Amino acid sequence: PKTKQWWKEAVVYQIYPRSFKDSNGDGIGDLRGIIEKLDYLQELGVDVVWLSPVYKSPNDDNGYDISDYQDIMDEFGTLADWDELLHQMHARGMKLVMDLVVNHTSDEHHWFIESRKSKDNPYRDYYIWRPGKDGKEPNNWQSFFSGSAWQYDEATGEYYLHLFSKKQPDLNWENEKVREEIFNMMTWWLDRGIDGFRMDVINLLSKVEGLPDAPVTNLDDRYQWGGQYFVNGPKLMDYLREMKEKVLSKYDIMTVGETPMVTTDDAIRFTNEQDGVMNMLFQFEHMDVDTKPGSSLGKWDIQPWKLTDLKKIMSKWQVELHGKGWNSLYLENHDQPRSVSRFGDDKMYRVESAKMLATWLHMMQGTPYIYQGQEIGMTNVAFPSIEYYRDVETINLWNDVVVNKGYDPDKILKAIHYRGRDNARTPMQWDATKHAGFTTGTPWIDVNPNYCDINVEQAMKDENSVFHYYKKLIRLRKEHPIIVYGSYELLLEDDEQIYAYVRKFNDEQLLVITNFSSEQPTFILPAHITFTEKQLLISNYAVDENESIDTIVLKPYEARVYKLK
Ligand code: ISL
Ligand code: CA
Repeated sequence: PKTKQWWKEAVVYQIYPRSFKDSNGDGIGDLRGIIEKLDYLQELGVDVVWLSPVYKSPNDDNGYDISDYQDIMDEFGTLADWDELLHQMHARGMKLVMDLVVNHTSDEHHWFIESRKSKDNPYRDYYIWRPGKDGKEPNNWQSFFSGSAWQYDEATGEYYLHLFSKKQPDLNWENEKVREEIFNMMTWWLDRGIDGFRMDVINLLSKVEGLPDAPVTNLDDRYQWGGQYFVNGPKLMDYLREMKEKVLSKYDIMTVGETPMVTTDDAIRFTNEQDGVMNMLFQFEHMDVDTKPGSSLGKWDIQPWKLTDLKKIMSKWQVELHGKGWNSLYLENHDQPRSVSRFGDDKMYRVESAKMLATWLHMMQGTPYIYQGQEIGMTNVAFPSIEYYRDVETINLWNDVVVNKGYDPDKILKAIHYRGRDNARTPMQWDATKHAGFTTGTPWIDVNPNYCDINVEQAMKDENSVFHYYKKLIRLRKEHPIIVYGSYELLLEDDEQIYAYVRKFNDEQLLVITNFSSEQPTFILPAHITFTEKQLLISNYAVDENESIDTIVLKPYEARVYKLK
């Protein structure tokens, strides 16, 4: 259970290609743009790049709606560009993990174009078709992106299931031909030399027989949350075991499942090294710490979060997976707002709090993920009106609740400012020139207006920048096995300002002290932590190395890591 694995020791960097770097002036990031920036990623020191989807797509959901799994999106380049990217990455000792989106395809995938033609088309059963019930949808399930999860199709007079947008029909995994096609496609990419997969909503593949109506929990809507009928469904493990046996087990790769709504027990089932089906996963509990439970608005009903709640969640995952499974560590991705705006202070203490959050996350057990721009402390954006937004989830929400149901537009715009996915999708801020050096043309989504202050060029020049701090954190992980393999113990359980914990490995201890507030709380070292030698590994303020750590008055958003013996 404590085996050494390269993917436990790695740091992953996520690229959202559309927003990373545009090489040809059309306003859309592309593969050549990524190639231009590989030296930058090497300088940062990351081992693995996870590329959000680059496959052919009509871009209803920016590539998470795939129309051809074995070709590259026109806007992003060609397969030859992709081969060059892989080659250039491998030449720099970096690995490439591709996004695997197989819960659904685009409605423009040729399987679906065939499938919708007639009830006896050979591809009909590749998707989930049902007749209506009493002139309405086959059941009351709600889509993740608002409205019904069913779309009526004229040609055959039936409905198809789409858990996400109506341009993302769900594949029918019960059909073994579908599984075979997907496994062949995965093998094709692996044989081209990729180093793993990030598996999009992989725990939604299996739907409960009969697709029953969901219980009515939201009186505000005709459509209801049906998660119990498709999250970790009855045949999920069969499908994933088959995938492992026929494909994954044949390669030395890493796999990370995106698995909303999993418990630690599920995570151990999925990731244990004896008979697990993936190396690690993304759980979402900490991403819900600021969501009002049971609200009809779901993730858009925001509540202030409490540090003690975050402690309970993170500590549970740290302790329960130790030696039994493996987790990913993340605070950001292309679906989440910027962490410095959410958990830190993106104004006065932006740099300090970005470093603090990085310390807090990177010193835990698990494989850390850095989302593009996080390493320079990029922040949320507050566009003045809905017209500026591009994300299908955000636009559908607006149409559903503001346009159709008459909610207060200001309130919803505020929620979008806090929570919208486009917070993470504004272009990467490379320098202080027009459009942040992202494009010479007009960007597909506006650049965050703070790019003159927050950008890569500035961060690389400034030795006290968030960027250089991340570089150091990544290096420390390579130098100290305790960061990867040590156990975890939470300190000061009830403190609402200080998050402190200890990692233990052989005769060493790692003491991590972080202040989540703009105040100056006093840290008191618990009496059971004893040592004879101490070494400061990293801190976000200047610290006198000889200072006693029995009692420390912490500065706003201060972070320190000591190695104790
Ligand atoms: O955005 C979300 C959370 O705040 C989720 O509801 C998200 O849609 C869910 O986690 C699934 O995400 C993945 O699949 C979607 C795609 O839109 C996301 O970008 C992707 O990460 C459908 O493919
Ligand atoms: Ca381009």
